Amino acid sequence: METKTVRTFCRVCEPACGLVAEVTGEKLVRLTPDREHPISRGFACHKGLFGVDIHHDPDRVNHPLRRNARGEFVRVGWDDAIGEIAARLTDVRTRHGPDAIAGYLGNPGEYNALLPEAWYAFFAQLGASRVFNVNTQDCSNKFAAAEAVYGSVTIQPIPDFEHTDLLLLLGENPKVSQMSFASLPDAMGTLQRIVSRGGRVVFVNPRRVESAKALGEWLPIQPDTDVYFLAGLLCELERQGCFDEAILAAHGRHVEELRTFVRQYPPARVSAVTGIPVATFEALATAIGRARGAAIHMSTGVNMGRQGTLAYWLLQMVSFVTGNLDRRGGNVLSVGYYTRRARAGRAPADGAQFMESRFGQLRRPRLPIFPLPGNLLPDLLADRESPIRALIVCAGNPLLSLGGEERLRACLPDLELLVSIDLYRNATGEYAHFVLPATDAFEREDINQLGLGMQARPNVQFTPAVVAPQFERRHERFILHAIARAMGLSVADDAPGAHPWSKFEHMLRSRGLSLDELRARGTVDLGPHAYGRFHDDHLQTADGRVDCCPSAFAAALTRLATEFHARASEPAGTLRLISKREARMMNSWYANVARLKTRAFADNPLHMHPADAAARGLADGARACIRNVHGEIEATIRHDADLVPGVVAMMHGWGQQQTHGMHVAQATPGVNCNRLLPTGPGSFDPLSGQAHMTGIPVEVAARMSG
Ligand SMILES: Nc1nc2c(c(=O)[nH]1)N[C@H]1C(S)=C(S)[C@@H](COP(=O)(O)OP(=O)(O)OC[C@H]3O[C@@H](n4cnc5c(=O)[nH]c(N)nc54)[C@H](O)[C@@H]3O)O[C@H]1N2
Ligand SMILES: Nc1nc2c(c(=O)[nH]1)N[C@H]1C(S)=C(S)[C@@H](COP(=O)(O)OP(=O)(O)OC[C@H]3O[C@@H](n4cnc5c(=O)[nH]c(N)nc54)[C@H](O)[C@@H]3O)O[C@H]1N2
Ligand code: SF4
Ligand SMILES: [Mo]
Repeated sequence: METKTVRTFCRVCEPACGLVAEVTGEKLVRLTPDREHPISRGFACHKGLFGVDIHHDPDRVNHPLRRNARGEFVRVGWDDAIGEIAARLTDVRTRHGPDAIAGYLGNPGEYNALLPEAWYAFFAQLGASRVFNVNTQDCSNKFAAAEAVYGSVTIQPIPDFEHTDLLLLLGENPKVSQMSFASLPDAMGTLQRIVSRGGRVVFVNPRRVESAKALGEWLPIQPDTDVYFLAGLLCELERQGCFDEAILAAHGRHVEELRTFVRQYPPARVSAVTGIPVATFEALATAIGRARGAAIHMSTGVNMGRQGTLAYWLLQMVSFVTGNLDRRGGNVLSVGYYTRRARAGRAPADGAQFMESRFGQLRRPRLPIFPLPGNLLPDLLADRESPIRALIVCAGNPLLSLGGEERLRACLPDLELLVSIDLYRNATGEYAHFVLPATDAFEREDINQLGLGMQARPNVQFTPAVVAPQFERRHERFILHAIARAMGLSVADDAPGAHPWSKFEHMLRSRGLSLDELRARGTVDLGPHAYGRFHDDHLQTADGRVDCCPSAFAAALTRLATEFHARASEPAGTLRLISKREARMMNSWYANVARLKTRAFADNPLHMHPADAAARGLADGARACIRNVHGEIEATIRHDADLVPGVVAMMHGWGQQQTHGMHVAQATPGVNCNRLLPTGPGSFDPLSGQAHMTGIPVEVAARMSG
């Protein structure tokens, strides 16, 4: 049989590494890194390469499934599935109104260029506003802070990796996770070049992570205290005269308010809470002041704290006030294939972005960027006044990826309709009335869209479908449109002259490109960053200045002060839980890849400092009970001297005991640490909706036998 190769790219995480797919006949047989790819140059991690296992996994959902009265999933035809789903949605909408229908779009949905547009259009057509997505588990704090400081959610400056002398990385572990909100293939290779040319890379983290062991320096910090660290650093930078007064005068607003704020958190005051010595603040400020270009970046470890929005604001301030924003070697705005000057529009007027609700203050939903907080999903499912009665989950697994598993398990069975559009019958899908088979990345055309505006080297690439959709798998856009048509809703793609790629055609035109050209060229390298254009061309605030102390944060600053007092007076010995990603897992969905689930990776133990373990009589390998006010789990203890004492760490996305549709995952189930996370009102950052998922107080004790 004839073997051909197709150049494509990975859609698992942000760098979108180039892959070469080997296709024999109509079968995808192998994926290898694309050595000729102009951006990734032969880099790919094993998650990308094991995409072939996902493609052929015998547990993939290949036909529409319907759950019968006995709870068994049986195969149905597409027409029957679509017809019945449309009828039930119509019925729910007629009886209870559009807000009885809700949606949840998971993380892989964002790596699928034609999906999100169809998804949000579907709910807009329905008139349904309760649409959730993973932003509030991942990054909505960054959107909220960027909008307040720079006037647009899309302004997310990234480190100028190739020129920086000093790079501070807070709450991220690129060796394992390849970075987020900074898209670069082979992140570790890039960081190594910084060190090799005599620069410094500093990992601010409660764990001496794999990345810090491989290169650079580790600056240990107490979980969920980064906002105080950044305030202390700014205070010290000002004291040392590192504020660039000319830049502040030319481009800053509310500068005095910023100074007043940071002076309340001098290093001497925040040192105990953060665990960072005063001398370290001093040395770091001096180093930033002296660097020709200093850059700073943070990721999920800080996003998921209680103060993710404020932390990201202060992180931007470290860059801006020291003159490192838009400077060579500092932080730069990556202009991708859409110049997006007007893309997101300006920020709403102060105050208009928030609303009072029965669940306390919320950010007013503005899709797709600001959905309702995922942590309110169980509350809205079980709501007395106006419950969600039909839920469509696409490319997501909220049962395991959010806090509140037990609350979700209690209310999912009450839904009149649950539809899961996925590759697998995942843990959430077990409760579905219908599981609909989606195509995977190798069965669809695509453009890399997620990294737009955050790429270390701006580029755009197109991939054809490597193989035709196998079995009865269908693209999500096709599925959503079929349901919409069956409900009598209009579908944009049906309009005369409409084309699924028209949005991208429009975006590409802003860089003088077209889809045809992209199809022919595969990947287009958009060239290096242009420095010095930020304030004139990109900043979106109404007065054209960077807001150094947004008034929308006033109430949050008061809460910050209260929480600081609480934290500072906390009894010694409180254990705090953080998350720990692993190279072999991708959130919850690589759980079924047998070749990655070897014996050493068949479980997700609780990592604990040996001293903390000894204090509790817990040997390495012992079983322990971990509990707090939110829940209780049992896990195996793994001694780990790389943790700051008092910190325990566990990988999320496990706890697959009841995932009957994924046999490897079920045989190696692990434990869902998210049972220990807060859920419901008060469990998220009111500025952004971002869930509070790190630095969670827990107690750990030996498991009582019997
Ligand atoms: N192999 C693999 N790769 C992945 C994923 C995966 O599941 N597996 N997931 C992908 C996704 S969806 C995302 S969003 C990205 C995420 O990419 P990253 O944000 O880099 O994710 P993590 O590796 O979890 O790193 C978070 C780090 O924060 C630290 N941390 C925890 N709490 C705190 C704190 O309070 N303060 C500070 N300073 N640090 C803290 C943790 O020790 C951890 O090292 O990774 C992507 N890549
Ligand atoms: N404690 C803790 N919890 C966390 C995190 C953490 O660090 N700590 N990280 C959070 C983060 S950053 C994220 S992004 C969320 C992720 O939260 P979710 O997106 O809810 O969960 P995933 O496990 O990524 O599930 C993705 C699902 O999409 C399916 N899928 C994969 N590809 C496709 C596709 O092409 N089409 C369709 N239709 N389906 C597909 C997979 O089979 C899987 O079932 O989890 C969050 N939860
Ligand atoms: S780093 Fe991310 S994009 Fe690159 S191959 Fe691995 S999973 Fe795919
Ligand atoms: Mo994520």
